[in-house]
Amino acid sequence: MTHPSPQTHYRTCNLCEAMCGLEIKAAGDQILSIRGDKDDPFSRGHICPKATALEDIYHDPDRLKYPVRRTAHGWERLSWEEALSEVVTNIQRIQAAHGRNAIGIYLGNPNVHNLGLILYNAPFIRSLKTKNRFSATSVDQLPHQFAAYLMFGHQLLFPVPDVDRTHYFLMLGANPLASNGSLMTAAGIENRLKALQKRGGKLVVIDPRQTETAVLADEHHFIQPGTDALFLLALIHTLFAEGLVKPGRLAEFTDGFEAVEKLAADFAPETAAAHTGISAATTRQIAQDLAAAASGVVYGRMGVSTQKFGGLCQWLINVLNILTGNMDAPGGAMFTLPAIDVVGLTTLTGQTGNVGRAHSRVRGLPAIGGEFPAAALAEEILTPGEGQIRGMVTVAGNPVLSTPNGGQLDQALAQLDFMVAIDIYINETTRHANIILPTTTGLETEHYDLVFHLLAVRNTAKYAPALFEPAEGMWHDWQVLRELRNRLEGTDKVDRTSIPGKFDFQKRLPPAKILDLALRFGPYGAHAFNGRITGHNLTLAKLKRAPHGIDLGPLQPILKERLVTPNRRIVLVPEPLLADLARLKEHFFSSNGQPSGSGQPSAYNLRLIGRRQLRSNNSWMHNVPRLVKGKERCTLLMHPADATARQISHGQMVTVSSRVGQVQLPVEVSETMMPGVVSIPHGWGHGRTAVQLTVAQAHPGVSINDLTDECELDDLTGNAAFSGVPVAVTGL
Ligand SMILES: Nc1nc2c(c(=O)[nH]1)N[C@H]1C(S)=C(S)[C@@H](COP(=O)(O)OP(=O)(O)OC[C@H]3O[C@@H](n4cnc5c(=O)[nH]c(N)nc54)[C@H](O)[C@@H]3O)O[C@H]1N2
Ligand SMILES: Nc1nc2c(c(=O)[nH]1)N[C@H]1C(S)=C(S)[C@@H](COP(=O)(O)OP(=O)(O)OC[C@H]3O[C@@H](n4cnc5c(=O)[nH]c(N)nc54)[C@H](O)[C@@H]3O)O[C@H]1N2
Ligand code: SF4
Ligand SMILES: [Mo]
Repeated sequence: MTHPSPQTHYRTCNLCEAMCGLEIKAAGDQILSIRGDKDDPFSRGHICPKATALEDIYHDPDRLKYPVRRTAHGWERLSWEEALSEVVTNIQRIQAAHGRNAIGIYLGNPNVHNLGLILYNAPFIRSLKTKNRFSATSVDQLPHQFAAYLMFGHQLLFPVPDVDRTHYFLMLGANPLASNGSLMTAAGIENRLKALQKRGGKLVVIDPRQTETAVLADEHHFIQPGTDALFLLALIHTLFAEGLVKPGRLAEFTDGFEAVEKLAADFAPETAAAHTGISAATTRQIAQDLAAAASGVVYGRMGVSTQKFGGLCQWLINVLNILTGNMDAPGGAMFTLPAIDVVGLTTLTGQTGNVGRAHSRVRGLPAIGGEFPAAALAEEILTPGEGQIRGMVTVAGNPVLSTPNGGQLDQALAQLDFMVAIDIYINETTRHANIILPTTTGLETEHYDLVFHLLAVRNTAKYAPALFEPAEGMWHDWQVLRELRNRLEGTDKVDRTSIPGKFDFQKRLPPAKILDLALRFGPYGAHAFNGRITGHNLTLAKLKRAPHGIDLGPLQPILKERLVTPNRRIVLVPEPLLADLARLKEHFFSSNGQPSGSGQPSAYNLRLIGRRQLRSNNSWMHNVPRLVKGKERCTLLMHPADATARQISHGQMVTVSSRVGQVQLPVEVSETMMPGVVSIPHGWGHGRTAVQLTVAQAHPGVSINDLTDECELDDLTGNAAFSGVPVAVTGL
């Protein structure tokens, strides 16, 4: 037998947001090596231990290779025709009997990492004609989108920290050394942060845990979970009080400076310090250092987004960057101009975002960007009445492990009339499906990062064809979405319209053709009318000839042209955010000085936060042996003083309980925790019955979201408030 000769393939890792270039050597369907691609102009050879997992996922025997139906005797194989027609029949049956909104849909995180899903999701979702749409956005970055929409006019105008040029980096609620960066695509972030320090700059981390990133930082300050908005207001207060406000050129196109000064007047550093635990002197020093830096940036991620005042936090962070003249300036918070300009394209189609037009049936929570909070999904299934969700579609999501009070959702999904999951595994969520439609993933898919080029610290472009042909009979995600849509709309006929703007790209074209058009007409495209950027003449063919990717240069100040607010000016103080300050004051400054309305029994006297781990990716990569080997990682971190007070010792099993549930896991006593705060990593909890993940089940851990509370939200945005859940810990 002859062996196939080794081939070298270049692509981008699509597991997290960092966009690392990979060099993969393969012979036939065997992978010989996966290394960092040193010639990738963006990632310059960096990878993390998860990159090699792409091989394991490709070969994972638990990964589904054909559609399956759940029966009383286990899962049985179906043909695609049987599966698709059964799915469509059931969706239509439920909608005919109970109305369009009786079907709900939840989209998970890999939707933004998968080209086919990004391109074909929107028309598929429209074909379901339901307003019951949910996604991982509302357990993640929704507050960023909310603030961007109100201040800049488009929910995707994300300011990205210009880490490679900044001189002062104030980071709140992010741990890029574990997460590899988020809303800051910056492969090799550790080296970039070290380079900042080498050029004399400073990294300051604000976090209730001394994280891996905090260890690297020049300064780390503990903060009481959920109090960041007060700290940020105190920084703004100080800038005004000490005459440090210098917005520079931004003043020409920004409204609202006086209003900010006025609203910050109530938040002296001393007032904030009582709640945050960061002293007034430290707060003033940080404000002064930020203002004095040649360039500086304030950046906040998950830890400040998923808290009770997440919307306020992301707004105030933008305000700080504007007041110090660092917004849209090198070394500050900048905006990308990617080769496929998702912001420009969605502006053309009028999809800039929207806030609170509809409200959820049971709790009246606002829909933002056309979606309800994921925290409301279970109650919409469980509460009888007109508009109750009776059927669910999940696409690349595992909300049982990822949304607050996942235990309740677990029960709710079990009661559905029908559920279909488009997913690659039988996991905690998809085990409730009647039918699972499995798709190709990772190395079997072509890749262009539509989302993460938009969030990157440098403009680059890169395309990779699939490395492997799909296994016999496998479908791509986009093919499944397109077929379901055609059947739901009752037409698989090709739409012949040639009217620009009415052309149905997803119906008529495969992903690569859509990409090619978007590149050609994009800002660096061969057909670009925009004469500002010349010389690149991008087409898909040109990207194919540059397998390491193409560098399009450092980020440029472009906000003025990008703004899509009605008067093309920055709104420094949007009305809904200003109004939300009343809620903040009520919470922290009610008469007894205690958070008002909490009414928690005093037993819940610790505050729970999460954590990310380098060899993990949300809930779905624990079936990879090399990522779970070694000592138990799903542990409760606890400060020694808190352990001693409860007579708990290192390694001991404990019960952690909250209003909604309880879990048992071992304790790691550690001075890295702020006293009074404990931490459990998210994405574990594979011990549930009927999960079919052999390796993950042998390393199950417990789910932090069996403790987090679906009623603890940022009321303004509906985002889950994971940070600071009141819990009790007792030894077993
Ligand atoms: N307490 C707490 N909860 C959290 C967080 C936290 O920090 N703390 N983090 C939150 C955040 S930021 C996020 S983004 C969410 C994530 O929440 P989810 O998106 O709901 O969860 P994931 O674990 O990403 O699940 C991804 C699913 O997609 C499937 N999948 C993987 N690749 C593919 C593919 O190519 N195609 C298809 N069709 N399916 C695929 C996997 O099998 C898995 O079922 O969790 C959130 N939950
Ligand atoms: N290895 C790995 N990488 C990942 C993921 C993963 O699961 N594993 N998930 C990916 C996804 S979906 C995302 S969204 C990104 C997230 O990327 P990051 O935002 O960098 O994620 P975290 O590591 O969760 O960092 C949140 C930090 O906030 C801190 N924190 C908690 N509460 C508070 C608070 O009230 N105030 C402050 N100031 N800090 C607080 C936590 O201690 C933690 O260090 O990571 C992505 N990358
Ligand atoms: S950092 Fe993220 S993109 Fe880079 S190799 Fe690891 S998982 Fe892949
Ligand atoms: Mo996320």
